[in-house]
Amino acid sequence: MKIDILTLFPEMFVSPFNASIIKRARERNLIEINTINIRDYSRNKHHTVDDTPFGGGAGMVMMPEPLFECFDHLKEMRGGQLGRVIMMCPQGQPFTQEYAKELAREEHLVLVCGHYEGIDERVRENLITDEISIGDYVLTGGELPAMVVVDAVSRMIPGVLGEAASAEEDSFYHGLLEYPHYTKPREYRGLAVPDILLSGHHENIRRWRRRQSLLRTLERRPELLKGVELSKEDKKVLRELLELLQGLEL
Ligand code: 4GY
Repeated sequence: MKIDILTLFPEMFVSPFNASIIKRARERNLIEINTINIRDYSRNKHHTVDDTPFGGGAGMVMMPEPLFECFDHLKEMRGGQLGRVIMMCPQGQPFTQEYAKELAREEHLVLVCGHYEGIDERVRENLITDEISIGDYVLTGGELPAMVVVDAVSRMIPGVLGEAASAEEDSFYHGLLEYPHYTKPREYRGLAVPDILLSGHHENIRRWRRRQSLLRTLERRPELLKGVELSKEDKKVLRELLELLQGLEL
């Protein structure tokens, strides 16, 4: 997958994309990330990219010209057409695991990172296909959200994670919160690993993990359970818990 990132701060992306799994994915040519400095497409003598808002008000707005020019050049570079063009903004569609999986099937993504008060509306109307929000808070720019999207999308591309990891992603744990993980030593400062994980009984371990996922989801994010396909066994776990709670007459 080719990913073009349009930003006023390309230096922000250097370290995050040169470490760990993303670095390896780039080295293996599974993803190609290209940052483009929007300022390079400003035609005025001070290379300005922002201006005061029409109608007044505080702050600066990113001008349309550098972005439109940047798009013209990018289109030429990419043989006449672009893939999905995504703007990172709090007004966008909520970014989810499902959204990440959908984008991971694309061959080309363009991410547009705004800064200051925002981008001239004509850019959104004419150049953008998708608007994504990574959460209900306001950041100083779209760069961190773009990194979040690249990371979440990249790990859904076949080959980016190890074989085993990807298999589990697509397993029945889907939509539930993860179960707790443990590694060696089996006891540390008097803190023990649950016996069942040391038992070697794979079916019991699978059941314990599934149960932990269900209980955690119920406790921390009950609204997620609505979107999950529950097995007979899952329903039994939840029914038993319900009966236990009813027995306590809470
Ligand atoms: N939240 N999710 C977000 C954000 C910063 C002004 C447009 C978010 O995606 N992006 O807070 N972005 C703003 C800053 C210009 C981007």
